[in-house]
Amino acid sequence: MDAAAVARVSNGGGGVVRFPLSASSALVIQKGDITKWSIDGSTDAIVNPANERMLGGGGADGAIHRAAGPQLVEACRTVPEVRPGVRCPTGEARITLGFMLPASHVIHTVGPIYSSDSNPSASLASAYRNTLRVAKENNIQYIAFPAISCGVYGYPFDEAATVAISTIKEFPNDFKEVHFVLFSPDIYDIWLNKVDELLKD
Ligand code: AR6
Repeated sequence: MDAAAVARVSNGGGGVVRFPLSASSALVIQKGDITKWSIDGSTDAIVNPANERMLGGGGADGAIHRAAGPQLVEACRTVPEVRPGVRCPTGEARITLGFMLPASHVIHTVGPIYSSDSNPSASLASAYRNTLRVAKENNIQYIAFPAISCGVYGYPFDEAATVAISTIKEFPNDFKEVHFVLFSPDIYDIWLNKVDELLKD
């Protein structure tokens, strides 16, 4: 069955669409607010599209910090700076607990600023790959990504979808599920089309 057929079978109307990544792993695409996401009773993580300072900001980062409560920024402050003002360089990832969030962990990563990064697709792929690596090192079984760099950082949605989905497809993953929780209906539609295109055998 190709991915489009899987999508049609799986989309029961709630906008949650599952695609097989392997015999034991699935990619799940859904609309929604990532701060509300968790898989009950599991070791799970949401991904925060942060900035290099890693002390909060606007967009999803602001929403995640508000929902997690003030302990999150305190935990971020304990992450060592690699140079003044930089806790997480672009393309890298750091993990904290989730505090008041439903998810048990937050993996903070920094995507590229599209207009100023010298190689935005390489930086965005690194952000996805390093997030998955940190998740694996911490025995995360379920992980949820937003559309990293597709807000304030200005990455074109279709190009970002190609990088996001192909990087996840190529990662030797043994996660039970990798989710995208997408806030904007436009981005959700683009992601679904891209998954159909890239996950077809
Ligand atoms: N749940 C899911 N997705 C969301 C949510 C949410 N609650 N809120 C926003 N989005 P952005 P970036 C979507 O700007 O482009 C911050 O100030 C949003 O619609 O959050 O990587 C940081 O501190 C968009 O599709 O992240 C950095 O300075 C996607 O999440 C900078 O923004 C990413 O948008 C990072 O910019």
